[in-house]
Amino acid sequence: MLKPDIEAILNKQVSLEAQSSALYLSIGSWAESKGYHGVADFFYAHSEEERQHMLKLIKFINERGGKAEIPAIDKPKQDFKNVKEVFNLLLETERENTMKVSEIVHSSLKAGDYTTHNFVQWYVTEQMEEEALAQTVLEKLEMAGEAPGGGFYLFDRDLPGLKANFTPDSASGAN
Ligand code: OFO
Repeated sequence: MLKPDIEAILNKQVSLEAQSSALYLSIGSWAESKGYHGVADFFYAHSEEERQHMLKLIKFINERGGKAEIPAIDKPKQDFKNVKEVFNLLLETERENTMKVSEIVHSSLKAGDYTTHNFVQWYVTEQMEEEALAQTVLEKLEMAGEAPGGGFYLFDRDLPGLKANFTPDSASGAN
């Protein structure tokens, strides 16, 4: 049975995953409208992953005798300056999410809730991979440049493949 404070912090994470999913969906749509189809596919896939992360949490909370709360979602940012801005935003969002996951690790240990502590390890690994991916993409973008032409064309074309390599262990049931 989940303790109320653990249930609350897990529900906060449900909301965060939902918010991240909405932000990435918005970025994907922006990129598509600009003709950056690789960037769009990357963010659409990432949005879907975050939704799966949310669902995994919802199921865990309910299975452990808690009550998952389905959150309201704030309207995400709709317009972006350029592709560099959206990947910086990705990195910043993932760093914040990593901090929140660390807080769950800390709280579950403090509460002696080893089941939640064990469950949340998957998110720890996931966040590590997502931050590393965002950093790699930013480095590649730096090399390619954003001017229309060869470098950016290849960057955009290869981006969905980069995502596919990164996709976390499907055995975990949420990727
Ligand atoms: Fe949910 O994986 Fe990032 O935030």
